[in-house]
Parts: sequence; structure tokens; C-alpha cells
Amino acid sequence: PSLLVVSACGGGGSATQEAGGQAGGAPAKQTRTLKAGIGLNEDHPQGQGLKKFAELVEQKSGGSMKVQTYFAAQLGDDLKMTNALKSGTQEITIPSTSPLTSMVKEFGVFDYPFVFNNEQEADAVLDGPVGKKLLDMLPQQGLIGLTYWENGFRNLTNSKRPVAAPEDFQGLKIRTLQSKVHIEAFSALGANPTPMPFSEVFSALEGKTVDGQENPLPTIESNKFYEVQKYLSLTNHVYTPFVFLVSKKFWDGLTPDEQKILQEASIEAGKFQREKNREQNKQSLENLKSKGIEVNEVKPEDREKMQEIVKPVLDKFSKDLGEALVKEMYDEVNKVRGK
Ligand code: TK8
Repeated sequence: PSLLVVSACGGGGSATQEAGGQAGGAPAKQTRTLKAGIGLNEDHPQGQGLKKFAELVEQKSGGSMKVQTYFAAQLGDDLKMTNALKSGTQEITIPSTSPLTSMVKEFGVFDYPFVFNNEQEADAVLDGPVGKKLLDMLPQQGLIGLTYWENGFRNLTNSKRPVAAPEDFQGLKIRTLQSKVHIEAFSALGANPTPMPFSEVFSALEGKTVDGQENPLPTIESNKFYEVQKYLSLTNHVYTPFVFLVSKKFWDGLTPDEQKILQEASIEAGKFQREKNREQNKQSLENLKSKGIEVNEVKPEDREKMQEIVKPVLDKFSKDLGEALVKEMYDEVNKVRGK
């Protein structure tokens, strides 16, 4: 007679042990169920990536590890889910790095506007020593950072006017990420930044508590911000990474093999996710135009002016976040540029 023992596993995650019959029978096989939640929708590249990750984990573990997926902030916003990982009530989340600056301030270097010109430069920094250094700061927060996925280059939408030159930011009430660098950079540009969790953005735009917001194009499309915004300005002002997080309490209870499965699957699914995101970024621009949002470009010289305006803010933050770290990031970018 087979015996089913359900036990709460020490570090969170539910574990089911199926005893292989009587004592002396086949070794007990443990099944683990991992809760993974994200802020974006199932059809967004982040959602597609998470589903890919779940498939890979199931495959690689021969079915002994199962990932339950939750989309669209069903389990809460980025910070709430990250805190659930810390306390061990959720196993996986993939937040933007920006709200994590309240835990690891050094993630603020990824909030510097106008650092990367393209995704390849971002990949070099994230997959290189700078990215690694930041992941290494997570365990002391009760978090394991396995790899980076892509949120992407952010663009501004608003209900007032096209934003093409720095003066167009004047007085615009913009929802920003919960990051000091973002808040101060938008203030320097003359905007009125209002930080809030992503899950509150649509209703804030709809109810006109804010005039605008900024996010990558796939998100603007997937979350239907075009329904409540008139203008889309292709500012490409900053690149936001997603960081793949696992609860440390949970991680510490895994076997090395199980850890390896999660590590490999997160990286493999991440490659898939980055590719999907880059395709979708192009597609979303077309889709958004056809939805009737008014799109404008930003001239390189106006981007440079914006860059000049935020520079003192960044110089100030570099003192706090570590000038060596900031320099390492820019050096890495210059390497890709062949400088
Ligand atoms: C989704 C967020 C979102 C981010 C934001 O959970 O908050 O604007 O860009 O995509 O991480």
C-alpha cells in the first residue's frame, strides 16, 4: 500500500513525499511545487518567459519539480512578492531591479538614464562582472539572484502633449518607479514624479491622478495604457532589467541538483525571454500606432540635452552608490563600443 505524506518543507515551497511502498522499497521521491509570480500579463514576453521556465524545470527534473505560475500581480506587486520570498511564503519572482533599490541601493546604477544605446550593451553589463556583483549582494537580503531577464528601454506616455525636448517635461505629473534615481532625474527634468507600484498605474492614469508614465513598449501595449494615454514619446531614456529571484529560505533547502536545475532553467528561459522581448518591442510600436496613440521621436540633440540636465543628479548618486561600480559599468559599455 502506498503512503502519501504531505509535509511543509522547512524552507517554504510545498513538498510531497511519496513513499515507495514498505520499508526497504524504492527510495522516496520528493515532489516540490514552487509558486512563481510576476507583475506583467501572461501574453507579455515576461509571461511567456515564465511559462518557458516552468516547462524547462518540469522537464529537467523529470516532473519532480513543478512551477505554479501567477501573472499580472495576482500575488502582489514587485516589492510585495520580493518580501514574500524573504519570508519564505513564495519561491520565485522576477521584479524590475528599480524597486529593489530600497534593499540593495547599488541596483540604482541600473536606473541611470541614457547609459545603454542598445540591448547588446545591456547584456554585456548584466551578464558580466557588474551584473554578478549586484546578484552577490542579494543573499544578505534573504534572496538568491540567478540571472537577469529584460524589461527593456522605457518610453514616456502622457495625456497632455508630445514630449520631444527637455522643456516638454515641465510640470508633467509622471508615475515613476520606486527608485530615488528615477525620482530625482525626473525632477531635474522639471517633471513632477509620483512613485507607485506598477499594479496601480492603469487606474492612476485613468483617474488622472497622474498625467503619464514610462515603460517599455510591450508593457504599454499589454497593459492597454493606450486606452488612457494620448501621446507616446520615444524617449528610450533608460533600460530596466528584470532580476530572477528565488527565496533564500527555499533555496537553502534544495539539493545541489535541484539548485542547478533552477539555475540552468532561469538562464535558458531568460535567453528566450530576451529574444521575445526584442521582437515584441518592434511589433508593439506598430500595434500602438494602429491603436491611434500619437507617436513622436526624440532627436539625438534633444536626448543629449536631457542627458546634460540629469548629469549632476547622477554624479551625486555615484558618490553614494560607489564611483568604482559606476565606472566599471561605463567601462564595460565602452568595451562593447570598441572604445
Ligand atoms: C512589473 C514591473 C513593471 C515595471 C514598472 O511588475 O513598475 O513600471 O516596468 O514592468 O516590474
